[in-house]
Amino acid sequence: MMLGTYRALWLNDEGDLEVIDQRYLPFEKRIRVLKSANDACEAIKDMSVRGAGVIGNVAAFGVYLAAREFADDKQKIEQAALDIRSARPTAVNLMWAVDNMLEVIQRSDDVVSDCKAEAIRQTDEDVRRTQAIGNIGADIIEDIMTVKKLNQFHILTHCNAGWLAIVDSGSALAPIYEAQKRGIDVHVWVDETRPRNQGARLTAWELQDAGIQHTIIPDNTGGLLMQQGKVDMVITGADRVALNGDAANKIGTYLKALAAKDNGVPFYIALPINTFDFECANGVSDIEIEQRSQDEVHDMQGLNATGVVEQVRITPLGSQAANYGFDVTPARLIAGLITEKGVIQPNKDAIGQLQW
Ligand code: RUB
Repeated sequence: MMLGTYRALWLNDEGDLEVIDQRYLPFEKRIRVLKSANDACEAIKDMSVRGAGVIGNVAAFGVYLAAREFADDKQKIEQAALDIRSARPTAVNLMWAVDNMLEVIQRSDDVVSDCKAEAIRQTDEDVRRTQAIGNIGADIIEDIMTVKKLNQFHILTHCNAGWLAIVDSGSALAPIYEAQKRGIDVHVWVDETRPRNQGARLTAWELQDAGIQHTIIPDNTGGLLMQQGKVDMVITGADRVALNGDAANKIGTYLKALAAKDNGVPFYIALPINTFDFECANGVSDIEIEQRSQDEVHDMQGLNATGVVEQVRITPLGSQAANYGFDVTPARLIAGLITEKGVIQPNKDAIGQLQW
């Protein structure tokens, strides 16, 4: 069963989960089949799938795969769910998705079909969320264009928060897709997003596919462009937003927010409500930051002159590297949080009211 045309994941006729293996993009669109909870866990860990929303969806379907595997043994299913829950630490959507699956398991008499239904429900719910985020974000774009009397709109984004990251149209990219639908002349500055280059590889691939004008820039270019008046708005996604409005997103997001503040450029975070962590009072001090292998900094992958994908080392042998996956942008630098429930101010009072 294909869940949608433009999705990063779907169930096949055998009931296995198929995902676009994002490690091979933009050079190859390869599908990876996940048949077990362990497969789902590995795919999240090795970043075959990534992006907070899609990590959550794969986790939910991973619990369904566990239910299929261990049908009569709720304890084994729950253990597999907890393993998936700890596959990556920062994106709160992962914990949210697994916790909802655990609740379903506890009250279910038919875990396989109930888990499948819940995973599909969660994923379909993300589609509705991203559509709403797209509409609300595009309204902001139109407002800024009216105030500044612009004919063309330049947005800077960091990492990938498109349909590869959250079904169906992304968080940060959803307003851009909607702006294109409304006939707005939009151009996107795409941060390459070292070390894994999610911007250069994934966001650029998505935008090219959609026919949206874009320019890939090295990560340190944004400040200059903002000084030169070439950025009208910054939008990124988020992996976890605390009750006080501090937002964790891909490493480098914080520096873009600082440059935006210094240059009077509105800096927005786009996120579905399940990316809020209502238990986390202070994002800067309390959000766990994932540290990944230093090999991701030492090595780069790309097409060689003969068209073959190759991995090469770019740093001196023997040098140490640090690879922090995320940073936290303090609430004071954020103009607003674009959610499916409207634009929320990044503070405890406004965010607290969203709590379900
Ligand atoms: C992904 C990343 C994305 C957010 C977007 O990091 O930082 O900007 O996950 O969130 P990684 P959403 O590539 O390390 O997973 O999924 O809500 O669009």
